[in-house]
Amino acid sequence: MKRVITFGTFDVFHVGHVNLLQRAAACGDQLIVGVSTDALNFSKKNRYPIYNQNDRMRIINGLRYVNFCFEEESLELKREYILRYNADVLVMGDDWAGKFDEFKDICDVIYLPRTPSVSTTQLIEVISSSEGNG
Ligand code: C2G
Repeated sequence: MKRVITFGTFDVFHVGHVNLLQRAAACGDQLIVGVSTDALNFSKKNRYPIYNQNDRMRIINGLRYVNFCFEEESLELKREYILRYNADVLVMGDDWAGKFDEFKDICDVIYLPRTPSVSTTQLIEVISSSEGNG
């Protein structure tokens, strides 16, 4: 049984997130997802996600190739989460390439290519610029 772990905010869930999670699931037998909390996002970006953490967790939990998800409360706890959930593989999008190589002593670390041309930030910009235009 190979367990895969990944982390993310998954705000305004989009096809780039699906692609990442599906390919992460295909790296093993079980996929565990750490969903960053609203407080963690606020501390990092000085703004809250559009979707709150309960809704983001519900969306991730509803995906058939996700076996389990939990709240990621701190970026500094990755090693603890990997050990707590007995993960054999850590998968992240390649915007994080090289950033998690320090965990290669306890699991495989794989960076998957991001889906081009889609991001939560870009979606927020498109939606907010269309408001007020009619
Ligand atoms: N992603 C992707 N393609 C996109 C957009 C996102 O493959 N077009 C991937 C990211 O590389 C990441 C995952 O989807 O692996 C989740 O992306 P975000 O919600 O932006 O998560 P992030 O803020 O990178 O994670 O410990 C990490 C933190 O939880 C933050």
